[in-house]
Amino acid sequence: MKNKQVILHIDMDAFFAAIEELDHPEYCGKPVVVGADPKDGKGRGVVSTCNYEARKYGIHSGMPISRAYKRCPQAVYVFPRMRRYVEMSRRIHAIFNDFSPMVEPISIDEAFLDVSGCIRLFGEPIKIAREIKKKILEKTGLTASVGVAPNKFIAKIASDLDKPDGLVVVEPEEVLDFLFPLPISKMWGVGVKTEKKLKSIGIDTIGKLAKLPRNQVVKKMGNVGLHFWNLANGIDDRDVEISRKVKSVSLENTFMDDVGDDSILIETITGLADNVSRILRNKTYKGKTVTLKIRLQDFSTFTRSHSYNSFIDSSEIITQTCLSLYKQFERNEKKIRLLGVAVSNFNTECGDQLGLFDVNNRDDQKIDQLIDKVQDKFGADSIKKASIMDKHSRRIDDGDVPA
Ligand code: TTP
Ligand code: MG
Repeated sequence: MKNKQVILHIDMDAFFAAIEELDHPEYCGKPVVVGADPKDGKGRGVVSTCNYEARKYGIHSGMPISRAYKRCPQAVYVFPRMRRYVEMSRRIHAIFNDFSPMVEPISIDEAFLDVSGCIRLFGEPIKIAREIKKKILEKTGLTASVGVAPNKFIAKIASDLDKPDGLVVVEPEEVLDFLFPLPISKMWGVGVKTEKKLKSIGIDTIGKLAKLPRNQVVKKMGNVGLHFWNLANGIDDRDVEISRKVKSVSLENTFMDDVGDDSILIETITGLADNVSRILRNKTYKGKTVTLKIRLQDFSTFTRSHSYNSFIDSSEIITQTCLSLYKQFERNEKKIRLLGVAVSNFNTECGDQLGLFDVNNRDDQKIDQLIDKVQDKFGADSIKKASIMDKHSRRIDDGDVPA
């Protein structure tokens, strides 16, 4: 079981440039730009990053190096030394792993940590964040900025707000006060184009987007709009996904409104299970473990799994397993916010070993293959088992589908 989430987003400050300063104390106090050779202003290529001193001149990542040179010819310009940066990155990620088993590396200098389960061991989230920052400084000589929040979206924004060497904690009850005044450009995932579009209709803060009627946003922008509307209202159900190498195929569905009606829940599970099985067959994966994820209206989250002796991909088996896990689950009249279905423990390394008591029913397999064929030819909506419908979906996330 997992209670309410506590997520940390950790991002190193001016990472490449900070390493250059560390290794060259003589750069201290000067603007430092890491990137292509500026060749006295005639250089091609771009800025990888620069230190905070150089940012005062308006220099930033991705800017043509020639422009950076024009803005600040007196800066120290250095070539990237990737091997050194990767070595430092490894040290930092090792520190993350010391604090939580739930680490999602995002880039060379950045990760999400789910520390919900570590509070008893390490103390309050703010203490964990301070400890991590201290350990990073001790082991690398570098500073990091940390955001602490109830979900990934808020944590990501929070870590950026007080850079460098920042620490911003957003308590669950502070989420909306924190988010609403922020400019729309802070919305994670909103590109320059969408930002312009939103501004053109007067939406220049996150709060203004949040206060638009949900149905209106969905009508105009579809599922993407709904996703942004949810984020603007501080709602983000995405979990910290540990190692991308973990092989699992999963789909989740967050309901428009929390659901207590068994028939809708069963229908949704059936649909998710069937789609997961279809993805498995597309990727020619089979797995031994079927997992049902349930998030209740109060955000408490539960997973229930069943493992078979043989590898499966059948829609019928995955569906029946999930339904049986669902029936065993006691939700005590509480409504359900999110349902997820996953299959893991794949056959990719050892081949498809049929168990002695193989649970795969040959007839099921034939039906699945037939449905796949028709759907491949005529589209996903051309044929479906009678029980599958998706009308209650708030959004269907394609979960951890291995490439
Ligand atoms: P960022 O974390 O985006 O930037 P940063 O760490 O330099 O600065 P900040 O304090 O704002 O976090 O990226 C991490 C490193 O990735 C950065 O040091 C250099 C590299 N990088 C590029 O090479 N090109 C780019 O366009 C970006 C954005 C980053
Ligand atoms: Mg950084």
